[in-house]
Amino acid sequence: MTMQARLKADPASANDHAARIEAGLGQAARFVRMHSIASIYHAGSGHPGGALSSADLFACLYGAEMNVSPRGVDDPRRDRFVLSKGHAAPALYAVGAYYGFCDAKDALRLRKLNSPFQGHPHVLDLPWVETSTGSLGQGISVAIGMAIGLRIQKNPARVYTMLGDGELQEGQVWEAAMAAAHHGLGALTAVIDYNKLQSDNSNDAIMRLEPLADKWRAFGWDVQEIDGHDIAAILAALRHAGTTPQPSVIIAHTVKGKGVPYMENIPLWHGSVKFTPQQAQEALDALGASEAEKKDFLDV
Ligand SMILES: Cc1ncc(C[n+]2csc(CCOP(=O)(O)OP(=O)(O)O)c2C)c(N)n1
Ligand SMILES: [Mg+2]
Repeated sequence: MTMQARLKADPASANDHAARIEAGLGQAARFVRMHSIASIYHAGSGHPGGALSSADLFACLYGAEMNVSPRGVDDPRRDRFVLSKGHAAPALYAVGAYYGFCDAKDALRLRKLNSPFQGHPHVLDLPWVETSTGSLGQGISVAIGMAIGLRIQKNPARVYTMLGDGELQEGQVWEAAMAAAHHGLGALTAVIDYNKLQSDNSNDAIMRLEPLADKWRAFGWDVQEIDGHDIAAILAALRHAGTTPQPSVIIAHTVKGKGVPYMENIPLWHGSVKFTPQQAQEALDALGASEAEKKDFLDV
């Protein structure tokens, strides 16, 4: 019996296999959180809250779902990813480092002069970044353009984009939502990092989003709502999103600053923050960093 056949025949080993994949993605997410903290610490500025809330989503996209590889950055059939919430660049660089798209030490040079790892992703700086983002609301429109272009070329690649929840207050997002449904872009998956906070307050206090799922449904999208820190749920939602004739949105409920108790749900940790050495240490400790990992990340 081949290994594949054995896995199919034995539900216990299939479960083990799934558990191993989930554990591996959990490790990737942990790396994304630690690396993001470290790069922002070394930069002396940046956006940690939304990097930490999206770490599990990044791990599942790059570690399991998307057809992308460091050797295939020019492959026309690669899947495309657009980080519409461009300020989460530290998490994008971290997941890229974890999966071999860039060097992990290099990627700690966040926001440094002449570094390709700027505060927001730049298409000309890194060959595996598909488009420049940072002006909120625009990434989803770029992703739609990519999906339409791929369809014209009869290219089966998929397009993924990640948005912040505060970002949804941009009017352009809803024009894009309408356009994607109108064009029947089944190849498009939007993931919303629904951490309930924007720059310095809650969405509810600034301009409420609910009923959010109903809004996307009314615009003609396939809608799923999940726990954005549950790896199995993220994987299942991404799998389903690949089967729908209409565009798919995954509303991922998350916690801003997830994994570092002093940051969780505290608007201050959205951005423009400077970690003290003690805070950086404490954050890495909370994420379970070993002494060797702390040395690797902090003593550069
Ligand atoms: C068009 C535009 N307006 C304002 C900003 C400044 N800005 C950067 S992040 C942010 C808040 C975003 O909140 P959210 O989308 O919820 O992001 P997350 O919570 O995931 O960090 C704002 C207003 C921007 N980058 N682009
Ligand atoms: Mg938010």
